[in-house]
Amino acid sequence: MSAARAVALTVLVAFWACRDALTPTQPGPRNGANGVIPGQYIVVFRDSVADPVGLAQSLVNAQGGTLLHSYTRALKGFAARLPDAAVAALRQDALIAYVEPDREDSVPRTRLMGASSDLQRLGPMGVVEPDRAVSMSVTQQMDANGDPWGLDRIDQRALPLSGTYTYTSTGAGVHVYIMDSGIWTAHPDFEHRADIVYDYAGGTGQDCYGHGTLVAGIVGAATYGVAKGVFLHGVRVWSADCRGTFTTSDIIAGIDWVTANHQSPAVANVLMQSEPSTALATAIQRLWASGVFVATAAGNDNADACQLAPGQAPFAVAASTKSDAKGAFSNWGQCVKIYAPGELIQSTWLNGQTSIETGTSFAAPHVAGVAALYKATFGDASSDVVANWILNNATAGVITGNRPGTPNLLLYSPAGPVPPPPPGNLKVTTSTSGSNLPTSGYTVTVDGTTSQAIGINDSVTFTGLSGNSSHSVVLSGVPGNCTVSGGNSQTVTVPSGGTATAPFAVSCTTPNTPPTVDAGPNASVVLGLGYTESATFSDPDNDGPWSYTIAWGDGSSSTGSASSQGTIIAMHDYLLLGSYTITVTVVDSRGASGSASKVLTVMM
Ligand SMILES: [Ca+2]
Ligand SMILES: [Ca+2]
Repeated sequence: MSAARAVALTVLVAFWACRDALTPTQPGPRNGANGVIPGQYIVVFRDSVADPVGLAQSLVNAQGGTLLHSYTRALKGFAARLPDAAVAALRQDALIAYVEPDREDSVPRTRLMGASSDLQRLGPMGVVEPDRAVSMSVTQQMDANGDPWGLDRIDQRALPLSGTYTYTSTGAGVHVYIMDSGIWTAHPDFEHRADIVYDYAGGTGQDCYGHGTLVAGIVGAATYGVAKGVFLHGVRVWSADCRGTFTTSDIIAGIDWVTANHQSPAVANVLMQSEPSTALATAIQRLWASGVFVATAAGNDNADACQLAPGQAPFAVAASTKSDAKGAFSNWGQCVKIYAPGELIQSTWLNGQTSIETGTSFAAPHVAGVAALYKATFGDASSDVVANWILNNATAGVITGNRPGTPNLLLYSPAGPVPPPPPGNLKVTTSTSGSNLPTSGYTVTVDGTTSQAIGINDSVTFTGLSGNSSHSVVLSGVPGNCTVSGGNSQTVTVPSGGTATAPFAVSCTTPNTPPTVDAGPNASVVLGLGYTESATFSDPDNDGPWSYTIAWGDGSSSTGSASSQGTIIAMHDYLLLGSYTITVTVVDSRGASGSASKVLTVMM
């Protein structure tokens, strides 16, 4: 794996995803290829591939490349250094869905404030030691500067800040995977709850850059964290060189590992790159679908996140300031889900220190922390349920400077347990048109588990479905002569306390009975006289006009068409004595065919 690190970079992309500055600069000029690493690729197999590891190794060996990572769970595929000719060949391979260039990006080290050696502040900061097994209300006082202000902000609806953070859960028992630059796990504020589970470069996974340690602290450090009792698992996907560089293929390797190996209940915070990547987006979606809630930064370009990789992620988080303004640097747009504090955020740093940093990288872990509180309080749940709970609880309309189209929602962590939204109902309707309609109706199944019978022009209602959540609806039992408009599967969001409707429109046609052909009895003819074939055909559903072919058995044939059922007559001259099989084939206007044969003897 570490061979990847030997790649010489011509230009380092000025990269924004986690640019940590109070007034972040605009993204630097990317090189012409948007950070593309020459000769390095992400190859994604089709899902039908059974042995992605073996296939990756054999393909790379055959092409004379160097395998960097094999992917098995979040993707099936691999990353490798490959000759150009090999890439062209792989793109023609039926087992390969697509090939992407690998990219390198970096997080510039533009820290605002020097890390202060303020361990002495950790103890007497006013943290009431919580009882982590019992749901009770605990209140933390902020320090003299009001830090960490992000925690102060998310437990109240409106400004001014109260100077306290009150919580009823610590997230104990929840596993949070920090896919970042590693974690400096010995920091006392982690209270031995932090470990390293993966390092893309085969190293110790200990953070030597600071970014991941700061992010981990916002999720779960005792003083600086939202969820003060979680397990923090370091998944180092970048900056083994301590210089803040990373590649798409390494991030996917970390996501693949967590998808396969996470302990539940689980939450993840994933570093994001700028350039969109289908492979990265697919991997994050699979991680999300595996039950791991995934928070990602919206990015620091002051740009539409929908145009960039963060907008491809399921839960992109924008940054707000201490005065509830949109962070000037923060990305925006309809692909952003929520705001969270992301400017001048104090948290854990290397060597037991703390630092204060700015960027959407530090907004996202506030969300990851709240997701962990949900799972500790209500139990594990699908990522969509957790996402909807966070969005339902968010404080609406307080962010100033919000860009149109961006949800004006600020992260809120309820001081008391707020249960999941009330259930809702789903009404499924069918309408069936056309001919030869089914007589026995269909079956409708919700979320793959609950089924009801439904007529062809009917409705049924499913009650008690989780509210403000999406549900899958599948109509089955539709006969082959009918089609469902838009397909037989839908995804429908059920409102809390309300009813959603899923309509299915079915149209049917009469099945096509193929023509029946009668070529007549075997016959004989004298050489040189010419033979007249007289065949008959019928087609019960009268799908005219019909085309016909008569194969004379000597290599020649005659064709024609008929506008009505009945008799086909054609004449043929045979040149040699012998026995010939004549085959008459009739095709109706809807493509069904029938045929019949006879034997003709040509004699003296
Ligand atoms: Ca507060
Ligand atoms: Ca027919």
